[in-house]
Amino acid sequence: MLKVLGRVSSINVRKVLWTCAEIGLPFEREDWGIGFRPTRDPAFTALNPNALVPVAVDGEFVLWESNTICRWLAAEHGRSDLLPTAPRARALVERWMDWQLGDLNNAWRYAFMALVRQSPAHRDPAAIGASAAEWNRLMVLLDAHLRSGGPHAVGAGFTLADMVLGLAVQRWRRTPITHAALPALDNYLQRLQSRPAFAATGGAEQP
Ligand SMILES: N[C@@H](CCC(=O)N[C@@H](CS)C(=O)NCC(=O)O)C(=O)O
Repeated sequence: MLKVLGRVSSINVRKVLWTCAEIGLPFEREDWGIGFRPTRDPAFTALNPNALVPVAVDGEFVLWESNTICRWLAAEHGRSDLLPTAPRARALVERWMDWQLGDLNNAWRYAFMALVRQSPAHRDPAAIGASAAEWNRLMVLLDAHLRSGGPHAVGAGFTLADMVLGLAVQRWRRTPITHAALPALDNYLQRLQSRPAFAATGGAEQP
């Protein structure tokens, strides 16, 4: 059976859990990471030298990088609805996944670490403000995109892009910054949270 290594408080672990649930794939999860077994443990770094969660283990096959794991699972299980096989349709899904893992992740990091994780290393008010402003700017961009198309990130159908973006929008909503008023984004989040498979992520209370 597929094993997912990582704590459920990690947004990157939750993407993988949600993808498994959408596919209907049974899995076991082991708690690794902050608050649990340390990822610096040699047993873990043998699987992922970055010492980061999630890691997926399927027999001899070991894979790290959350978005790559989601793509592999969809492809492995023939879920071309979640990740299309046609190059252009697939690229439109992957674009939003890359945007989340690169631009959006970098934008929120400082504010999230300061305001939710209460990290002593993230105490600079100017840096918190700059991070929150950039986070809002990207959320405005996503809101405009949804208003011009939708109801999902890539048109009509639910895809992997919606899982990585949905968890990111939830994080934005649950982080105590001043939020831009973005009703299209709020509707999008509610729609995603109402999917039965969303429960696999630990629910809407996770930041
Ligand atoms: N690019 C990696 C980032 C993974 C990452 O940053 N994981 C964090 C949690 S979200 C982590 O492992 N933190 C250390 C820990 O929990 O010990 C991915 O998407 O899988």
